[in-house]
Amino acid sequence: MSTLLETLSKKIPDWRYEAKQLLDEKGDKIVSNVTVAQAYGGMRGVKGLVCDTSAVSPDSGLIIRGRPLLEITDILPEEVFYLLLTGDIPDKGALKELQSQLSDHAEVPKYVWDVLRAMPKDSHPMAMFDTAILVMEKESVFRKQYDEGLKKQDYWKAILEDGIRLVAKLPAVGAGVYRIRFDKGELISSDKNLDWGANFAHMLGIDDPDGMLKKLMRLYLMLHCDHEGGNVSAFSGLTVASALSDPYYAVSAGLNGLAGPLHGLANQECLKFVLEIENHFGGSPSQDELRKFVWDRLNSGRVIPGYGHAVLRCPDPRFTAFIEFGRKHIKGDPVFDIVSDLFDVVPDVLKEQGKAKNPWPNVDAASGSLLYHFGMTEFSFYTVLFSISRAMGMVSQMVINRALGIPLTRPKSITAKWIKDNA
Ligand code: CMX
Repeated sequence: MSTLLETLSKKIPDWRYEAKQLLDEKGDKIVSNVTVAQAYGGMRGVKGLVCDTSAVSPDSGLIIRGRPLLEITDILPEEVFYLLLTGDIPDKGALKELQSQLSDHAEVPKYVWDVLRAMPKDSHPMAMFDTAILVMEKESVFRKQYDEGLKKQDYWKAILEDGIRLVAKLPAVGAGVYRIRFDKGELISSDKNLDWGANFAHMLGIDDPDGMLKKLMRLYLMLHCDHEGGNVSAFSGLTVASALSDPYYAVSAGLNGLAGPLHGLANQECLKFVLEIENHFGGSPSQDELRKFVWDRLNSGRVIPGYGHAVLRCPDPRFTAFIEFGRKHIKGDPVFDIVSDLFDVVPDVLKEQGKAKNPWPNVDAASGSLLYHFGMTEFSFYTVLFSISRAMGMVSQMVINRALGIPLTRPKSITAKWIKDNA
């Protein structure tokens, strides 16, 4: 058994060699051209980044280090963190070692709670969560070692150390935000005997007599871990990290992007939408009623949350995993049934409308109904769960980028005049 640091120390020289070979052999080959429409269109489809932790295939969805998501939904979030970083699923010893590292660094400094308690009562949970990460910046090992003259080839080790310490604290920070923001009483201490995901469920303090919330949290925190390098949160976080800002700055920055309604906040918007439907019809509507409700929303100029995607052109396998969990464990739940019915109705409506390039559900379409069923009814909190998980992907990408010596992100912008004169 070797530790995460030892495993990466063995692999990184090979990855560096491979990157150098590719650059030597293919450095001048073209991977993408950019049209004016793409320059005005959020760079959609422009291939301009390398990310090896995961890839998103338009027609099958997330592939983590070569493994299609639906083949590995039973692994723990800690295992997926190890997989993202190294390309391997850890053996028992390596998993135990990572779990004990996470457990050793799980305690959150007291000043974080003071800051969170001082925030306005109506702060959004994401603003609280991202503030908590930023306020811990003074703990950064990378910043300290950089100030002392850390060598460039060792940057990744300090980023890894920061990343593990940060990821270790996120369940307690998230649970603390939940309990403070929604007046749930005292904070609940971590239980060292539980795995990372189950411990989070434990610290939330939601009644979980049969352990189903723990089961759901493991799945939730595994499924949201990464989605290649160009999505808003990963790209923002990596850009900030490329300036050698430490992971506290960079993860917080990326998660500020996840807090947008077109990105991670769609999970809160989605459940709000489903509850609106339930309220409006006093229960589950018929499919015809649902179709009309969806059309009315589109005609009023609003998007259908949980549907569409910038890259995917198929039902998101993360949605599939959640729907399967729901069908197995909570079939007959009225909110979950509306989510299922929406899946039968919305894609055809979006196809008929003809605007969305992808009419299929994304990760956010089903998750909220499961959380709601198991007692987490405060849906403005849902993006915090997404964030706890996504931090693992961001940290992994940052470690690899520093190991490969990827420089400062700095694409070139052009002016409208340049386009008129040159395009
Ligand atoms: N409902 C209604 N209209 C939609 C739509 C939806 N679910 N998805 C896309 N469209 C519309 C777009 O608003 C756009 O309209 P305009 O031309 O009037 O601006 C048009 O279809 C084309 O958009 P697109 O190229 O298909 O989609 P984008 O790549 O620009 O955006 C996304 C992708 C996810 C932002 C968009 O599909 C959307 O707004 N979905 C709803 C919000 C959501 O579920 N977000 C979560 C995504 C998962 C995540 O990243 O967390």
